[in-house]
Amino acid sequence: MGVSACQAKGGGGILYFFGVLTKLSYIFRRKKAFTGYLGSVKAGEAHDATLLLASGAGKGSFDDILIDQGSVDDFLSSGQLQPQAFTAAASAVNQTVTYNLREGYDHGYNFVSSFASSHIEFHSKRMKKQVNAIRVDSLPPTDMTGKVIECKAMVARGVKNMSCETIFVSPPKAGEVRVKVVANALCHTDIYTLDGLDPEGLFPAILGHEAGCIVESVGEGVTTVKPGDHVVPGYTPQCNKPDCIFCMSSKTNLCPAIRSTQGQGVMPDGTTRFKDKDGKEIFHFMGCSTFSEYTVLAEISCAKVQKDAPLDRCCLFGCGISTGLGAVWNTCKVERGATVAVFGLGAVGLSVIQGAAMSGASKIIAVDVNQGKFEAAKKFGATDCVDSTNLPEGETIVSHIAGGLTQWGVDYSFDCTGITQVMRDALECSHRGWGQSCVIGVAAAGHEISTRPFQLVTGRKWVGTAFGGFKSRTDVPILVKRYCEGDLPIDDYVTHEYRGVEGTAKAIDALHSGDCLRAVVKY
Ligand code: NAD
Ligand code: AHE
Ligand code: ZN
Repeated sequence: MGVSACQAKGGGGILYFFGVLTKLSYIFRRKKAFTGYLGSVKAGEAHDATLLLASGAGKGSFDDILIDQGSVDDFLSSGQLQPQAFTAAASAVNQTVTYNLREGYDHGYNFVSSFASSHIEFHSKRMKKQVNAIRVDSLPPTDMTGKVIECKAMVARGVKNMSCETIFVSPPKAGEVRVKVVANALCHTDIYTLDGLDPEGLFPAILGHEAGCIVESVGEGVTTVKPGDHVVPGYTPQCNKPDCIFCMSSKTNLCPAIRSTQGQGVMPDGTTRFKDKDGKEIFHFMGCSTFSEYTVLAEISCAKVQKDAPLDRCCLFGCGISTGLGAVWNTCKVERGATVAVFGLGAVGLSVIQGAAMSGASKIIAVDVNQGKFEAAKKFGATDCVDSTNLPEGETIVSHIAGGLTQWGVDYSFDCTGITQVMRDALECSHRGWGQSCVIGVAAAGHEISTRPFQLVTGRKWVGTAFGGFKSRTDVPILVKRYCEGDLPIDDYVTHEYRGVEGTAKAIDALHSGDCLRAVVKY
């Protein structure tokens, strides 16, 4: 069974042996196929469209699923194809399905050639809709358009030295967008840079990169957002140019268009838009600098989100939570029934747990040095919690997981600490033969990972992720939509809330206290 499902584009379609647009392997139960391709019917369950749909996977992603089925298809009469089971599962979860039983068609080429074009049309309509959704025509001027804005920002002057100052924000240049920051959540990476651990860290700088913003004005040539639009800044931009081999590839989200200037703390033209009260330049950070009431972003860093989504929740999708979810869904593609270990239970680690639970992982082992994180971990779906500082006599965290909680190790492990020894432990507790360990944490300057090559020789894979592999401008709006539809609850991550940009200092204290997941500051 081939599939033309196109998740996140709004539609799904199924026409047997039509797999050219396949992104998700949605297939019906077929004893022969599952046994032949995967070894057993059980192994096929992770790919069983009916089971996946019933579990809630893909919920909200498809406005319709198109199925074509020949009425005299031998696989139908033998029970290997069960479209009726699929439509029943769809109906139970309120998923629209357009089911066409094609009279007189069997399982052959004639059937495919007769109905392939309707599937292509089905998908192209939805893709066009997505492209059009990011085009706008009118750009109404605002009061401060073209003028310098005076506002407040937290300026990091040096290591652990940040305070609220009056700053001046220049108007956006060509291809840039000036935004009012409405809400900002604090990510561990901001603290890491403030603490002087970031090899790219520069001072003075305005840090911050998890925000919900409203467009104030746009520079020349900007067409995809207009004043009044709500945007989430993306530290991983998406230029979407046809000659950007990264944007054009489904294998990565790492658009390099402005990465080098971003790392140098400047806008793509090599200059800054921030000045202090003495007229001295202040550096940008991660292309975002959202610890400021106003900031300037590259247009290609702006993910436009629906206006009815609260910006003090949208901000969470700007980094940590998207990263954790994406590490599971995009980078590792954790399958139903898999076993998972998560090291570090901040917002990133918990969103890994949430993503793994949503993917149907059978065992999710949550590891931290702070037992205070375990209650939240269980709430998000952890099945076992381990304090790695308090292990049974004679055990290491690796032997406790590989050999104790599991026989051979976990199918997938995730480092969400940034500590290189933990990264090694995460790799080494993954399954002999096929375990994958994903580095999410960001390590301090000079710290490097190591392991015995034997760990890789015996089948483990070390992988990593930036922003969970999500393409920021395409995917953040979808995550926000799923949140708004109740499909992706994230409110529990917000453990602390403060008012005013100067509240960022309290947010930092909160994150250091150990009982904070995300502290959101509303400006
Ligand atoms: P956080 O500070 O909120 O959480 C870190 C957690 O790790 C805490 O619960 C802490 O108790 C725990 N921890 C500390 N030492 C540990 C140890 N030895 N073993 C197990 N747990 C330990 O941080 P966060 O905001 O959730 O971010 C986590 C990491 O992910 C950071 O390194 C951050 O810089 C990084 N990050 C990376 C990306 C990316 O795209 N790759 C995106 C966001 C954040
Ligand atoms: N500046 C550091 C690298 C930091 C890093 O790896 N950042 C992550 C995002 S952390 C978000 O909280 C990332 O996505 N990196 C990809 C990139 O292009 O920066 C260093 O080591 O130089
Ligand atoms: Zn971050």
